[in-house]
Amino acid sequence: MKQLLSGNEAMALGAYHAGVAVATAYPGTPSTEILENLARRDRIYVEWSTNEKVALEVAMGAAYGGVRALASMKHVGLNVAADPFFAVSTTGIIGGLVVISCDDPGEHSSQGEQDNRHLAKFAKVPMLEPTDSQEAYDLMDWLFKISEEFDTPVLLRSTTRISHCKTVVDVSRERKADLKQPAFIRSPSKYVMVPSNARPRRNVMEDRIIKLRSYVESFPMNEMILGDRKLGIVSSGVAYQYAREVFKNASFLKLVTTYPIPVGLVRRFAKEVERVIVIEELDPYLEEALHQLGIPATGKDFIPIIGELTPEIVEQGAIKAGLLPSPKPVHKSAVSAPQLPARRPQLCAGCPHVGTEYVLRQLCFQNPSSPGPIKKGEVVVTSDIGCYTLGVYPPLSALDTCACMGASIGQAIGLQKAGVPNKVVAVLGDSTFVHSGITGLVDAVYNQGNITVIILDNGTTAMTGHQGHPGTGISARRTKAAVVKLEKLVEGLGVKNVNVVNAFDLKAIESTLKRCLETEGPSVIISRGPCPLNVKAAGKPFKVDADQCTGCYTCLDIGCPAISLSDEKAVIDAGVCLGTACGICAQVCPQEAISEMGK
Ligand SMILES: Cc1ncc(C[n+]2csc(CCOP(=O)(O)OP(=O)(O)O)c2C)c(N)n1
Repeated sequence: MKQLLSGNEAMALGAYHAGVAVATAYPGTPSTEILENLARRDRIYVEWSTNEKVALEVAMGAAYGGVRALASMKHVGLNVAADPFFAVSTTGIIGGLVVISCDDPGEHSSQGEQDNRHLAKFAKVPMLEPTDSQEAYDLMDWLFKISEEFDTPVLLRSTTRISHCKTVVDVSRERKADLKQPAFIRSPSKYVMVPSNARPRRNVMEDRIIKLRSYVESFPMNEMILGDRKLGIVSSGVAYQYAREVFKNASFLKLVTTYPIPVGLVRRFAKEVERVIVIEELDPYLEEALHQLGIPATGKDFIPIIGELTPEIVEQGAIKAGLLPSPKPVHKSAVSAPQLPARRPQLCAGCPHVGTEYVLRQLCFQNPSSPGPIKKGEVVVTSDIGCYTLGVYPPLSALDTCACMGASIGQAIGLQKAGVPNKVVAVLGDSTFVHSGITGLVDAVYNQGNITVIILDNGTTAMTGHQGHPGTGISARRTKAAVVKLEKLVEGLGVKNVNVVNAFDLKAIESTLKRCLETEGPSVIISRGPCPLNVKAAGKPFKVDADQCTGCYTCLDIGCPAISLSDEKAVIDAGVCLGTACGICAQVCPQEAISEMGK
């Protein structure tokens, strides 16, 4: 049966057909749909885990229990899960364990760009990379088999284009009726990594890589395609598709097993062709591997090391390097993008984060858009990652930092302990708080950080598409789940000054924040209001009384997409406005010109 599937859909279906019994993930683009697709299936346990580290630990436990398990995450998620990733490489497993890392070249939706192929080599975990959805589907069965045969976790590395592009997949398998029975086999020398047990496991790991090196030599999805022998191109992943498109007649070596690479096959290919080049996205990972073999390959001298590749970029590089004869581009994108006006990302109409960020800007910044030394009386606002990070843009301009998930609280403590004379506020979302904010807050309690933490609780993981998390009471299957109450959790951690405010009540936010900034020791404000995309019925929309509006534009300072200008007066788009469910514009208007429609 043929189906049009994205890479993520294909991975999910492939894993399901391969008999995966436990699947875990923490959401993150471009990986999220893998678990979302698995959550639609029966006879499988799925969960949104608290974070990627927990996701991998749960999957690792399941694989210790003898069943097939999978943990999926975005590239930076594997940084969070690096500790168990290295640990499970040491212990091995019994059931198959597949880890999926979806990298994001070009940082379409990420705080950083990194090439996770290095992490496979670093952790000594075999890695395979599909070049389309068919391979993504087919590979899943192989990955579990490799994992079980070699007693190792296996990394499937995808990238945004592989994960999100749809190609035709011949769905050849079905889920087996007789899945492996869970059973834990006691083996302290394998699973209890005290130094005396861990040292012998190092030998096991090295032996395993030696065996894998010979296994990958005959792996059927690696492919040598001999065309014109003047140019031989080594490639993997989506870059392989671009290279095939641009170099019509060259010879190709497509590598699906990219750690370890099939050394013999690569050497044979290099002998078949006059010149070897490597076309790969991000780092010269394969190119350096070829150099180590003494093969004088080139690639990164004409293919960029930064950002996502496209067929055009590969073609331009090849022309520049004299590999393609014509200086005229031979490849043209089928669809050229229309020239649209630039638009900054912004928070939605009715977003509960707006009010808190507006108050923060008013209270904390004297001149929000001027970089430079911070003034006396201003407050440093460390931020985290979520929809609220968009508050860095004007008109809100309310944030000073954003590095990686959970960092806001630690950064705030660091700034304060370093002796920066200004007050420091840390801002993070509810999902981010549970993901990796809790330990930072424990640090603030333990070390008496004189900081205020604002948890923007919109009851969901909004930025990645509304997944549940432990604070929401919604499971990965969107059924009812247990709720971890954030205020109870925060109190339990030892914070004495805990405040819950209505995220749409500007006065309450302001007075609470002022109070917290004046008190010693850590304080927490939970600013609570639902994500507008979860609000079933919007309230009555608001309107502007044109006679009362003086055109002062104060309402534009909240950056609500429902408000615009007409004849120098504010107007509200009633179709976009969330109305009485929000009402922030009415609170900021100094002329009291904004009110509920019909009043
Ligand atoms: C390590 C890591 N994992 C996952 C992500 C993807 N991601 C970005 S923000 C975010 C959470 C957003 O939820 P929340 O903190 O509740 O804020 P909201 O978007 O709801 O405002 C996630 C999962 C990431 N950037 N880094």
